[in-house]
Order: sequence, then structure tokens, then C-alpha cells
Amino acid sequence: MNVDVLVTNIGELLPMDKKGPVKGKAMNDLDVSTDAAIAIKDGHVTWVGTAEDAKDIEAEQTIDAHHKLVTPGLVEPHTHLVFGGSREKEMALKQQGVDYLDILAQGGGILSTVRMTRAETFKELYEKAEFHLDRMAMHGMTTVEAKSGYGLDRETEMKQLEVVRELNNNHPVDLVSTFLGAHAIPPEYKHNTDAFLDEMADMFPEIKEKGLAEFVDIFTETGVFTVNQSRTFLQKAKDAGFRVKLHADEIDPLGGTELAVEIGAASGDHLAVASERGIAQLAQSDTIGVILPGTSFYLGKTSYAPARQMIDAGAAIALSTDFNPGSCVTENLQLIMSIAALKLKLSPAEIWHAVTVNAAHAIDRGEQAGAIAVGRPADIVIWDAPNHMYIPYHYGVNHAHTVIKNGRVLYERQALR
Ligand code: IZC
Ligand code: ZN
Repeated sequence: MNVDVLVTNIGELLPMDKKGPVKGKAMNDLDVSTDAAIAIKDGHVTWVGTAEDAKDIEAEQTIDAHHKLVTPGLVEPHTHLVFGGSREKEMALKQQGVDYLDILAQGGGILSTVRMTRAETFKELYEKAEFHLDRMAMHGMTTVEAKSGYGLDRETEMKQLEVVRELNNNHPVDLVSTFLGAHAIPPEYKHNTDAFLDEMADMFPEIKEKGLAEFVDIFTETGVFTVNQSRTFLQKAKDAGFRVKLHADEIDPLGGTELAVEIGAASGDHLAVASERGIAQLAQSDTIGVILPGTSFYLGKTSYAPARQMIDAGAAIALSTDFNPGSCVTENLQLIMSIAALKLKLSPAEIWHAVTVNAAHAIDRGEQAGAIAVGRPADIVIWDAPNHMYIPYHYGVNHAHTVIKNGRVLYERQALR
């Protein structure tokens, strides 16, 4: 056999090659192979076997994994990748105990990012988003969802969506685009939120026609949009041919989890304060719970999403950074894996399902991303770790040693000399 790249001497391989989404107890069943090897041709995996059998394979490039952990590239199902400015000044307010939603109600928070995003050019936004995306790639993330939502007007929302499209065309990491025009209420519509939602919904046909987003999302929260407004808005999005998602039950328990299930959302995201009923419904549904515990950590919450209860009830869970300039400012999904272990009490096996196969399903990439299998794009990470339990255990740093995207080495850790 003649191949382009051979990754061999893999200590522990997690193929994650399962028919997903993986729900409930099955999230704890991890297939691990040892002394493995992977062959890649034309950007795709063509063979997976033992390091012993790999000795017969001729490869243009051989990568010795030195008996380390190898997994699929991480899939990041929820980011606010494109934004103007930054919000470090809000940290002092938060330290004084000013609440996230109060900052928003006073015209800060998301609305301050809206002002900065409206003021920046396409090029400025593009270069910043590219910088953050590069950093995600260095941390092993090879497929990333990206939301708009800092324009809240036609022109700036389009500018954000076009940045995502251009970046997806130029950057090796695959982006999946979501229209989050319903992210906050702009000051010009403060007393007329229904009219604002109508204006955002009026954009659906153009976004669809130009192929600028696959998903439509809404922030269902106190002081933002109600469950009823969200239902109407998301139904219009579905009618226009979009798949839908919601920011649901992040801060106040409004019943967003129930709405996510009712409307057939691909995912309900946050679910930090989901009700018992919501959890039971989620477990019975095809909707994936995207849990963002870095947000609970960053906002100083004392309680975290009931992810343990959701899995025990039979739900499929994914994990995400929620990378954004306000409520979780990190591109490092590995850190979130540690928070999931420490605060959500998820097992390493559950965590690995949540950042690969289930995350891929949350953004409709279940057939392309999140697994190492013959015929799939070769998105692979070699970690500076002896086994899969090590990543959540050793927290706050980057363990990615080599990141391969579509069969090409995208990042390799450099030694200091
Ligand atoms: O910019 O604060 N929760 N949206 C909903 C966010 C956090 C992002 C932000
Ligand atoms: Zn978010």
C-alpha cells in the first residue's frame, strides 16, 4: 500500500467511530485501541490498523506518535468567533458583583461589542477572527461553529456572516455558520422587540440564498427574548429552510430547554438551569445538549449545568468553549474538558464523546467530523499525553503536539532551544 501520510506508534487511539449522537450510558463506553497506526491518502483516512501491520505500508511522510494519545480533531460546536473590540473593562464591574444581565441592561455587555463590531471594517474583523481561529487550531480544534450576533442590523450581521464565509474559504479549519441576529435588543428597538425580530427574520431569504448560514440561533433569556418570541422566530427560520439552535436556560430558567425539544432544534445550548421536565424531554429527543461550563466558571456561578443528570437520564451531551468576548474568553476547549470533569463530574469517556462525535452532530457534521475512520477527512490530533484521561486531568495548558487537518500537518509544537 502506498499512502501520503502514515501516523504510527500510537500509544492510545480513540477512533470515536460510532453511529451518533451517542446518548446516556453509551457515552461512557469508549473504544480504545493500543499500538495503532493510521494511513492517509488525498486528505482522507484510508486505513486504520496496528503499528505492526503498518510496517508494510509505504508512505511519503511517516509521523511517529511516540506512543502518545491520538484522537480525532476536536469539534467546537458553539462560538462567537467574529467580534469587534474586547471587554476587559467589564471584569472590574463583575468583581464588584454587577450581574452579567445588569451590565447588558445598562447598554454594556453584548451591546458594547455591538458598537465595536459596527465600527470595525471587514478586514479588521476578519484578521481578528483569523487570529482566534488559528489559536483554536493550535489547541486541536479542526471544525468550529461560528455565530453572528454583534451587528443587530442588516449591514453588520451580513458583514459578520461574510467574514465567516471568507475565513471558511481561506482557513484549513472548517467553519459552520450560524445566524444569531436575535442575540440582544439594539437600543433603536428597545421598546419594540417584535419589530426587531421581524427585521432579523426578513434577512432569512437573503442569507439562505447566499448560503451564508446553516443555522439560526436566538438568545432566549430574561431581558432579551421570551420563549414565545423565540418559538415564533425559530419557526420562521425553519420555514425558510434553516436548522435551528437556541441559547436556552443559561441564566434564568425560562423553559428554553423544553422549547429546544419542542421545535426540534439541532441543539439546546447552555441549559445551565434546565428544569427537571426539560431534562426528561431532552433525554427522549434528538436534540443535543451543548454544555458550556466555562461560562458558569467565568460568570462566577456557584452551580453548573446538570449535565450529569442529563446523561444519567439518557441525553446526548456535547461540550463547547462558548468563545466570546464577554462570558467565556478562551479558545481552549481542553480547559473546558477539565472544568467538565471537575464541576460537571463527567468521566473522561463522556468528555471525549462530548468534544468529538456528539459535538459534530450538534452542528450536523456527524458524517464528516469527530471520528477517525476509513473514508473520513483525516482530522487528527497527536497529544503530549500518555492516555485519554490525562487531558482533563492536567488543566489550563495546551497539550496538542501535532494537529492534522485534511491530512496535512497544520500545527506542530516547537521545542525551545
Ligand atoms: O458577548 O456576552 N451569552 N451571549 C449570550 C453571550 C453570552 C456573548 C456575549
Ligand atoms: Zn453563546
